[in-house]
Amino acid sequence: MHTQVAIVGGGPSGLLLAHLLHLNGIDSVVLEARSEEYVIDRVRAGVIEQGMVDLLDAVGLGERVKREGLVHHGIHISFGGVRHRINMYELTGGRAITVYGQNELQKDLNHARRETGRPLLHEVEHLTLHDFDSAKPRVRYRHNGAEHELTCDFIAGCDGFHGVSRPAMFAAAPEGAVEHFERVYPFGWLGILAEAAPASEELVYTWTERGFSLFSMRSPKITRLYLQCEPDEDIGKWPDERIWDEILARQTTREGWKPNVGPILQKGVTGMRSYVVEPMRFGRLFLAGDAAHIVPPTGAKGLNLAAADVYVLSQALAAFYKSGDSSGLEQYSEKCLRRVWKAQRFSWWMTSMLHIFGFGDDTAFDRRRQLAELDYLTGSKAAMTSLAENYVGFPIVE
Ligand code: RFL
Ligand code: PHB
Repeated sequence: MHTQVAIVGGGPSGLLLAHLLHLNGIDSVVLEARSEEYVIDRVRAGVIEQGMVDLLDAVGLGERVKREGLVHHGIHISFGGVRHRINMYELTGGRAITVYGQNELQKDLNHARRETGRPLLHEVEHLTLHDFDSAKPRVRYRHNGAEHELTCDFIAGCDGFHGVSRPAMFAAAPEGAVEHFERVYPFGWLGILAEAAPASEELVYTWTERGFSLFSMRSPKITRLYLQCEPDEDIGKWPDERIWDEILARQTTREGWKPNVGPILQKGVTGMRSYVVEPMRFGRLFLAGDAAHIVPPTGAKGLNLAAADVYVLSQALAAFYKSGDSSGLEQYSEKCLRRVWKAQRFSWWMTSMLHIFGFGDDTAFDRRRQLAELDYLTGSKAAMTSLAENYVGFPIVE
């Protein structure tokens, strides 16, 4: 079997890329390790930047996100028991974010792929990448009990942080040709989905001495909440009652605002990490999305970076197939990394400002410093503008 672009991974990066290539008349095969239900149901992102909504709309995928997504013009930053609203819409000349579950987006992307009639295989096993340093890359995998080999012009590694593409790139590249940059944080997030109407129309990021907490939502009936916890927190030690006690202890404001309580539908713990691989390309293998970089979720950037990567890649491939122009492919990594590092900086900054890095006396200075920073942020138009501009994100289609 032969295709133009073999896409490893059928998450948001892989399927959005597949769609963008399809619109440019480029053929692809999407190979996904998990079942369709698993990919749709797993708990993930919620915040979509203005630029990503604009992109989805421009490529015919915006109908449901525009109808069902919750458009937010601001966010709240809470500390000392007081919430401070940052009006992002006003500060950025009318830009906003949209809260739309990644699960919903995944459904839209799967649907769009099916409509094209082009191949999307689920539950592929033992996938390996070969010869991507030559003009004839190959992908081998097992599907429905049989071994397959797919030859292609390019491989797009869209298989997330734990995929096989990035390790394959490191293994094939000469010593030192591919580098990575990493920061692991000494905490994680315990996240829950609750059947409760959101008590605030907008997100609330809360700093407390007990640790960070985030109020978010998925729909007018579902609240999404997070608590800073140990990186290897045992979820078994968190019965529902303890979770609610801790959320309310951290989020209740002096004037009495607090999240609504309801049955917990899902709970889980995520680690926090910043990671970038450079370059994002080796030979004919291109990494995109979480396969190339991870941000801590505090800035809500991961999904948006994935969309920006695959947009750049689709444009570069379109130019290559149209006129043989490979300059876009040459510039892919550099172009993506400029945005990636800005998002890394922003996510690191939000994370550093809002989380408690240690509870002992030796960290008392840092907590005072954080409070001063939060006080400055919420009192200065310049500081709020900087947050707003980064949070709503930079345009993807220029
Ligand atoms: P994904 O979503 O991990 O998809 C990769 C796909 O590749 C498959 N795969 C393989 N397929 C074939 N062969 C193999 N060997 C394979 N190995 C893996 C996997 O099964 C999977 O289907 O990466 P992608 O597509 O790059 O998308 C990235 C986003 O999912 C991620 O950045 C966001 O979810 C991050 N994120 C957030 N991003 C935002 O923009 N806004 C948010 O509000 C936000 N909140 C979050 C988040 C991520 C979270 N977690 C759980 C990591 C909140 C959380 C809690
Ligand atoms: C979410 O709704 O899951 C969410 C929102 C904002 C973040 C991270 C996650 O910064």
